[in-house]
Amino acid sequence: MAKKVYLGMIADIMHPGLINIINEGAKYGDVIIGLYTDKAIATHKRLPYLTYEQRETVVRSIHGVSDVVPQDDWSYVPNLVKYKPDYIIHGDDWLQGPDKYIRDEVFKVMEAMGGKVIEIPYTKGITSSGLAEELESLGTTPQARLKSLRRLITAKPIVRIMESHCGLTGLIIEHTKVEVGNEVREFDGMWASSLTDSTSKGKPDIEAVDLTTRLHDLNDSLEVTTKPVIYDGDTGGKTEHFVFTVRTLERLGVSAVIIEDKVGLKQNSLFGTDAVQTQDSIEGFCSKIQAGKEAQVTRDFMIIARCESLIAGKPVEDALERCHAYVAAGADGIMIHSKNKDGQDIKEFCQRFREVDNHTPIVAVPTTYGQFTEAELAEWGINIVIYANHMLRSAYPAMVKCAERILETTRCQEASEEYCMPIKQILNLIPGTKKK
Ligand code: SPV
Ligand code: MG
Repeated sequence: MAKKVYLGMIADIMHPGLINIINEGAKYGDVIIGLYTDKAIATHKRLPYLTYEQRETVVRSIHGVSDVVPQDDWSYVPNLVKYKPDYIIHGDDWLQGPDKYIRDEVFKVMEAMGGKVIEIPYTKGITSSGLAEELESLGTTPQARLKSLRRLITAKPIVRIMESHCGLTGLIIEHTKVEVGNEVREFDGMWASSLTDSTSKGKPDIEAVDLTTRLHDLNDSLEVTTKPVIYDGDTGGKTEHFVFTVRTLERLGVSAVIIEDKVGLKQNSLFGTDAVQTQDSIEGFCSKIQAGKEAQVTRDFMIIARCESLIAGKPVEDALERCHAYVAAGADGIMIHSKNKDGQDIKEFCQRFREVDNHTPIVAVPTTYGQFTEAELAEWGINIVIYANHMLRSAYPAMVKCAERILETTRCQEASEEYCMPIKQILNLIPGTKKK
């Protein structure tokens, strides 16, 4: 019987280096590709451009590949235990870098099972990550961006979204990464917040900044990023207007709009009951959702219904009744909001909502209950966490301090040293600024 050779692969962008590993593996026996699923990838890297099914079709057609099986975990261990290959083959690039522990695990398991690890020299000058970086610099298409939110919701325990209100915040969200232990963390997408959009214009958050103006600014973020956008649609306005908003957002490649069940002059939710917060009737809001769903042209765009019952001081029962009705009317997800600090109303809502509905995505905005980690929110049943205003709230105090320092000292030396990034750094901040 032929020996089994295991080869783990993402296979998003095929290149000669990968074909070389397949050919080398085929010398030892039948090559089984462990194809990483979106779920396996999502906690470590950006999602691939191609879906699992598309990548599988490509890999199955490659000469020298005997079988393709899903690898559902970043670690090889579960699949090695399951398929018990005689060999595993890998490029020697895992000797360095954050994946070194993966190599150690593999050696241990293979040894225990009496198998062997084959390491082959990595093909010089070409890597999937390098190609991905080049592709990324070319940007994305509206269609690919639009679809990516649904893929992320399926692939990740919780999708991490950060507020963006300009090109610069878009760049921060696109590129900021931190390495914590074996994990590389980054934001999954952007929230086009009505609060920060209007605040950055010196205007109140009362739907005074019109759609055209907000989209003009959103375009700055879209130009320099590839990650999905969730648009804060406030109340959605009149139903007759909302249907146009939906199509406009789809055309731009926005993945989702969140509309809230309020009527009359919209006030920011974080005022809670200090402001008049009038909710729409269930029927009225459901018909707005339905009209939006009928208007949308793509399959993947999401209309997420935001319930303001807890903000308006009503009980969890009221929120549950409304949210189930909104889902029945066609909402692709719900956002439950609260300004309570202990988070217990949100936790109770999520747990009770999940008893009846275990699949509709739940969005939460933990501005006032920020003590809970993403893992804890996911445990409650939340699928998307939005950090709704943190880019703007962190920038503003720094700017005020800098302005005050210049007034105090009547010169800019102290302000520059204490509060400003070096000139060299700002000159090189934007990719492509300097002609080579
Ligand atoms: C926003 O960011 O504009 C929101 C969230 O709608 S909140 O400000 O909490 O209402
Ligand atoms: Mg808002």
